[in-house]
Amino acid sequence: MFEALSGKLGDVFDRLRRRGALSENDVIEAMRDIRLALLEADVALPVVRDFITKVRLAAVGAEVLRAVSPGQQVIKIVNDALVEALGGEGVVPLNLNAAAPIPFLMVGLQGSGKTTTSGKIALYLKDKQRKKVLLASLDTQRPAAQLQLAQLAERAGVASLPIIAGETPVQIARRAMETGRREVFDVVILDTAGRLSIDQALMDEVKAIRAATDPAETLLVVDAMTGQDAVSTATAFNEAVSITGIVMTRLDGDARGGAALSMRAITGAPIKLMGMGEKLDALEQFHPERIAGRILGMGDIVSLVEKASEHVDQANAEKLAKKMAKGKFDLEDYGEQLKQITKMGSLSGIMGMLPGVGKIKQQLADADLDTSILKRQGAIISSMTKAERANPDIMKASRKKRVAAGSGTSVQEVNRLLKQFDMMKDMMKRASKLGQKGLARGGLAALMPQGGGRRPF
Ligand SMILES: Nc1nc2c(ncn2[C@@H]2O[C@H](COP(=O)(O)OP(=O)(O)OP(=O)(O)O)[C@@H](O)[C@H]2O)c(=O)[nH]1
Ligand SMILES: [Mg+2]
Repeated sequence: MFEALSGKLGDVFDRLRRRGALSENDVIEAMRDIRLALLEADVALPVVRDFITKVRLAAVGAEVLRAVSPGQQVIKIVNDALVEALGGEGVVPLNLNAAAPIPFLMVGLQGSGKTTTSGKIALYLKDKQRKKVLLASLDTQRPAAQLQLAQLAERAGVASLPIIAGETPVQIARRAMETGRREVFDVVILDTAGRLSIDQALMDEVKAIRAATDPAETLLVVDAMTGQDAVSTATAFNEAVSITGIVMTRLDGDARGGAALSMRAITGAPIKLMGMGEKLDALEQFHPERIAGRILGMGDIVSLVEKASEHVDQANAEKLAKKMAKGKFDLEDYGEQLKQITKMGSLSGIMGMLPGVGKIKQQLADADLDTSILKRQGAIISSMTKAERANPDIMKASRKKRVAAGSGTSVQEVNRLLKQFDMMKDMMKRASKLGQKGLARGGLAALMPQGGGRRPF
């Protein structure tokens, strides 16, 4: 997400940084470029105007600091303005300060991700907040909708309200709250039906449910990919049912990100969560500072460490290190590593979170180091049998052909993977002689497949 915006702002800042002192013209030019970059990212026009005005005022009023260059100072000012546009400092948590069962109402247009997000929030509340959650689908529009939520509930390991055919959404909502009280649930998540566009019937339904349940949170789920439309959707919902928070979904895709920047200013409601994929654990809290940091490419060690520590299980890592040291690391293990790396996002994404790696990032890009290679390698490994993974030496021509066909790759790619894997194993043996410290340092780099045959480091 935000790649295009991030790239454009990066260019502006590069130009600013190269100058010692900034002339008025430099600043005017930079502001024009930032304005364009924001508009191209689909940020709503009034928000862009306001943003530029704030930055200009802050820049004019800023005291000249000796320790930093004027360019750096402008970057800081833009960063602060971005953080403010995204909602100010800190995460705004879900409101759990209400009498149990606490109703959460999920609203939004069709396909925005309400049902998926309901499942994600249920899993999050259960695992991270130790809450007993009941999921209830009020979607009587789509025949399969209630079943979809019931299946999600099962995957999340939470309860779902038994389906009774013929009830209206308000009746289901009432029954959900009664069940919540009777069976002592902490939170009841009410997932509503979406419509293709905002219409009176949808708003009336949502209003009636709201009146019947008095939710602690009315969460608007918006698809980040819809750009400017997301803003008008949010405005309409907010006017009808005054939302308490926003969940932006599909921020894992190539959304230009403008909607995220406009939401707070337009609705006054904070973005609380972001959907980063289709899986149930692909839900993250919305940290305005970190998002601003990512947009500006200024680095964000905190979220990198958090992400890494969540996904890379410590015990697993130790087991792996032992295996590596003994030279027993096999393709099965490598496949696992690939999964972890792709889970953490693209390599350049991870690198982007480290401060001061802009240059390395470029080198990585030059070396064709992207996750598409990792994904293809993952596919190759998935197409191999267990025996082949444990002992790649048995991979002869016919097996290679089968695996290439099965993974939609070519025999050459299979060969390349096997060769790389051999080299990697060698490197690991050598690295393990350096001890844990050496391994930790060389670890990730050693695991990176190299496209184009060039070394990135
Ligand atoms: N990539 C990605 N896909 C998502 C995300 N959230 C939801 N989806 C996908 O979007 C599609 C629609 O999601 P649903 O949760 O069914 O949307 P909904 O708002 O409940 O749809 P209706 O009930 O028909 O209005 C599904 O295929 C989801 O897997 C996300 O954060 N990232
Ligand atoms: Mg749904």
